[in-house]
Amino acid sequence: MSMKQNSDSSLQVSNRASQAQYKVGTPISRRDVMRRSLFGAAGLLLTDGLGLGALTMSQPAAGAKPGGAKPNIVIILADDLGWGSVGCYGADPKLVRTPNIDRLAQEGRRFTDANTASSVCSPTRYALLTGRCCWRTSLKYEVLNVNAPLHIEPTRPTIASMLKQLGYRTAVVGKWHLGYQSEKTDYTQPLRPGPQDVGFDYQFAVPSNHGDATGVYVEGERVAGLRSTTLSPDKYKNWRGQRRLGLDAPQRVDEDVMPTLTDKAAAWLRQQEPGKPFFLYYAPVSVHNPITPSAKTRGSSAAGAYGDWIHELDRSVGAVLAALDEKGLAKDTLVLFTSDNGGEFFGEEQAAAQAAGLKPMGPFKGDKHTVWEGGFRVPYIVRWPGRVPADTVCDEMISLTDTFATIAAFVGAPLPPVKDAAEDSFNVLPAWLGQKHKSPLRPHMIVHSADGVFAIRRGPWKWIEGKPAKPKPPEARRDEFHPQLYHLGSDIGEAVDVQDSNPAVVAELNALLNRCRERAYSRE
Ligand SMILES: [Ca+2]
Repeated sequence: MSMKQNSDSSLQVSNRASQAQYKVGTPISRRDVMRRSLFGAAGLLLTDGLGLGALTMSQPAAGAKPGGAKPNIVIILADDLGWGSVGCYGADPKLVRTPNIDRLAQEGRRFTDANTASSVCSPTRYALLTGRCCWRTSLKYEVLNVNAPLHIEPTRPTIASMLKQLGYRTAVVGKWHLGYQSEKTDYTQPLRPGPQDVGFDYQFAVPSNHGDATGVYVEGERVAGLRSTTLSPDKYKNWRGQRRLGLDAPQRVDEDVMPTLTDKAAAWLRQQEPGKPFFLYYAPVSVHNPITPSAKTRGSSAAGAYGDWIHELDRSVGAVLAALDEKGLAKDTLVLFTSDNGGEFFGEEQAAAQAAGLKPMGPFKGDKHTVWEGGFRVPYIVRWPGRVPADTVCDEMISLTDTFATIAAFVGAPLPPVKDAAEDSFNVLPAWLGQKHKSPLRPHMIVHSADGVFAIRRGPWKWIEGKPAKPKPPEARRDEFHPQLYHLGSDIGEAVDVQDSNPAVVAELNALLNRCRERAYSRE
C-alpha cells in the first residue's frame, strides 16, 4: 500500500480513507485534496486507523518507557513559505514542482493544520526553539532589528541545549534572526552571547534576513572573513537600496546565498560520525524577499521568479536529503520540514506568480503579518523511517511551539516544570507517530500577528481579539483590528463573523485567552 505522487498534475493518496473514497491510483484534484484534508473528520479517523496498523513499529525505542530514542534530528525551517506553495499541499505542478519536499511527504507524515506561533519571523523562531510564545518576552509586535541583542535568554533551555545535554552535536545553518550579544550588536566583535550560548556547537548564519543590512555571513562566533573593524557604509547597498553596515568582510551576493547555505548544511551533515547523534537546525532564506533564485533554478518555473525561488528551496531540501542518503543516515534521522510563517503577497514576483495561477496560501485568507489563517498555516512534514508512518496525512491542530515538548518526549528528556521552560509547548508525539490518540491533543492554541493582534483557536472556533499592540498599525490591515469570531469548521476562509449569534463562545474564548496570558504559560 504505497502512495504514489505523479510528477505532473495530480496527487494520488493511498491511505485507507482515500481508498474508501477514491479508487487507488485515481488522480484526485487539488480541491479534493484540500477538502479531504481540511474538512474530512472521517479522513482523520481513518488516517489514525492507518496509524494503528503501524503502531507496533511506531513505538519509541524504549517501548513501555517513554522516550529513549536518539535519532539524528534535522529541522528545516523555510522562510515565508505559504501552505499552498508546494506540490504535496496542492500547488499546481504546471507552475511549481517540489519533488524533494513531496518526497518527504511520501516517506513521512503531512500535517494539514500545523501553525506558526506568529505570522512573522523572529517570534516564531523563538517559539520553535524554546517552546514559549514570544509575546511573553519584550517583543510584543514585529520582529527583531538587525542590531538586536540575543533574544533567547542564555539560561533558558532550547531544543539545542536539551539535545546537547544528551550528547548530540548541534548546529544552526541559515537565517538566525534572534540577535547577538547582550546589547546593541557590534558586528566587528565576537558575537557572544549567541547561538553557542543557547545550545549550538556550530553556526553558519545569515544574521538577520535575506538581503539584510549586515551584508555578511557569520561563522562560528564572528563575521565570516572579517578583516578589520573598519566600516565603509557608503560602499555597499542592499536590495532595497539601503546602505549596508559596510563591514570589512566578504559581502553576500543574494543569488548565491541559497547555494552557499545548502552547501554548508550538507557539508556539516557529511562531517558527522556514525554513532554520535546530531541536531541540525537548517533555516533556508527562501522564499523570503528579495526573490533571488540562483542560476541553477532561474527560469525553471512557469510562475516566474517566485516559482523559481520555491524551486530553489526544494533543491536545497533535496541536497540535505541526499547528504543523509549518502551517509546512510536517512533511516536514523528524523526530518521535520516546515516554515516560519505564511507566504507574503507583497512584491512584483509574488503578484506575477499569482497572476499565473499560484495560490501561495492555498484556501486560506491573508498572508504573512496578518492574523488570518494564511499567516500561520504552513506546510509541516515529519519523516522518520520506521517510526512515522509513511504516506499519511494528519489533521490534528498543532503548533511549531510544540516541537520542544515533542522532541523531549521521544528522546526521553524530562520536560522542565512549566514555570521554567517550554511554557506553551504541548507534546504532540502521538500525532507525529500516527498512534491512536485523543483529539484534540492541544485543547487550544494562541496565535499572534505582526501587529500584536491575538487570536485563539479551540475546536472549530477562532476568536480574534482585534487589539493591535503596535502603536500605529498599518491602515491596510484595519480589518483585523476589531473583535471577530469565525467557525473554521464551516468557514475556513474566515468570511463570516459569527460573534453576534455566539456570545457564550466569545465569552469563553476571551476568558481562556486572558487566562493563558495572565498565568505565564498555556501548557497543560
Ligand atoms: Ca518569515
